[in-house]
Amino acid sequence: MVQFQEVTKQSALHPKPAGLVLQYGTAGFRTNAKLLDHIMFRMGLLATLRSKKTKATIGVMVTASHNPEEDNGVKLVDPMGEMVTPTWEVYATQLANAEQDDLLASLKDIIEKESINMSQEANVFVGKDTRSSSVSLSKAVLDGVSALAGHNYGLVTTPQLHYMVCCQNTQGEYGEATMKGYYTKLSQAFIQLTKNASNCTDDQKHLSVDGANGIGALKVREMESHLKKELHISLFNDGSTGKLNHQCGADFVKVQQKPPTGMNSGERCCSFDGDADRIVYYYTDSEGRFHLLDGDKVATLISTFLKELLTQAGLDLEMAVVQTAYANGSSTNYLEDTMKVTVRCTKTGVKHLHHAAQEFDIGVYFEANGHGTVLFSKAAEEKIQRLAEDSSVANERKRAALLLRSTIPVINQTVGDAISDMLLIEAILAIKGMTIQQWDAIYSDLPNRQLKVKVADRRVIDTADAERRAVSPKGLQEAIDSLVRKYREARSFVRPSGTEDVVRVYAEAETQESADSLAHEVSLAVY
Ligand code: NG1
Ligand code: ZN
Repeated sequence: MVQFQEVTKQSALHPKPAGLVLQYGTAGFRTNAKLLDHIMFRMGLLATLRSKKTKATIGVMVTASHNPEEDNGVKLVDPMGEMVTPTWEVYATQLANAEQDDLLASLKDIIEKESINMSQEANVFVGKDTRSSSVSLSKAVLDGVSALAGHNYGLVTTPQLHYMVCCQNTQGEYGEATMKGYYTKLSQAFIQLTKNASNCTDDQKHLSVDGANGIGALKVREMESHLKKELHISLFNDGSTGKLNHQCGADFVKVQQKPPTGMNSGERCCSFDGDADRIVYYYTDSEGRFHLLDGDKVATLISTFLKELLTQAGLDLEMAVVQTAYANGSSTNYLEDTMKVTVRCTKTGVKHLHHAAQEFDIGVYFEANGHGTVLFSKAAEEKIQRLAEDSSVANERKRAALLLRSTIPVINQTVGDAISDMLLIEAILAIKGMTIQQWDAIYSDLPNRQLKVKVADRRVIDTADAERRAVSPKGLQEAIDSLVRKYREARSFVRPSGTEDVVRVYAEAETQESADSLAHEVSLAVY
């Protein structure tokens, strides 16, 4: 077939280094950019097949998020803007690792297994972050998509690409599949929502944003012009001088527990990561102490806001917060014991959280690192809409229903989105008249420590119970249990990373010293 001749011809321009094996992990493929050209080409091919199979638009995002500038990566976006389905992750790994001469056979194998009609049209949206390698790598993806009608969005944040894919596949029901459509939808909803914050002063409308020297910086500037001065943003690390994710960005702030270099963190601040799908907030108090408000605090703020509105509106909708094992124990306790909110724990990786959140009327999901969003079921959106339109309900109920209705379009429900989360958080703080200090004081984090351990083969560690228990190698969990018993309010677990060749160790305990020493002892047990 002509198509296959083209594949052979094009793939010779994107040869695979013999013997190189890469795995489609929690964030797609991610490694040094120099190793990725053939992967990009092949993901272009795979996205085209996925598009033919689903008869829908598929997304390909070229980014390595919070990794250093030298790295890059790629992930596929399914029709509703969600992460690609697990069977296709397996195909991605298969296709990526086929040696040059076996590529066609591997491709044909997928076509056969999935009974793909090759004459079906395909449509693929490609997006990239600001890394210098993203230019040629996204071209390699487009070579893979090749003769088929792909749409290159150029520079976008990861969540913007997810959003475009969803808009395209819902025939505009979710919004318009353009950048302007994205900015207009979110900004109008934000302006509508903040009308309910009547006492908000200009000072309270001020926020310092660390753009991680990446795509988020460019895009937050574009968004700001749509916000009609309802939010005043001071942008730091805008990419004009600094290096991507270097001494800045959400991952740096979360892991180092300190503000990005060159940023005055005396006021309310937030940091995006390199592809703007994560956000964390922070401030430094008058005694110079740094306070981090991570994904757990964000989830608490949002779910408290929503729960209060649901109660006021008298709406019987089931809301849950979805977390991972990395969620601070204090946040889980607060949500379950004080807020009486259902909490679910899933494996690390956004797709797992997203999936679990879909099981509820309203699912708020956040990883502690700041990646998350809120999902509303169709039925929940309809109930809220009906109540907001019902002229017979009393004032307080009506106000709550209207607020809920205005909240929905601020949120990018396809995936965690730093810009959308920022607008939602800012609106909630304004409506509640809450300072960042008051938000921080909702509960106090348990001291914790995360460590990385390099081992010969991290895959020997197998976990269960949402990665909270190690089932192999034998004896490891027992060793962790007995170390944990030495400390008060302690918890610890280990899991192999999906994005780096390391084992991650997490520990929390009553004091920082205890958390540090527990993490250290558990890392020794991992060897
Ligand atoms: P790994 O490397 O599997 O721990 C990291 C983050 C995840 C998620 C993915 C994808 C931690 C502990 N892990 O995964 O939360 O964001 O990257 O980007 O933060
Ligand atoms: Zn990211």
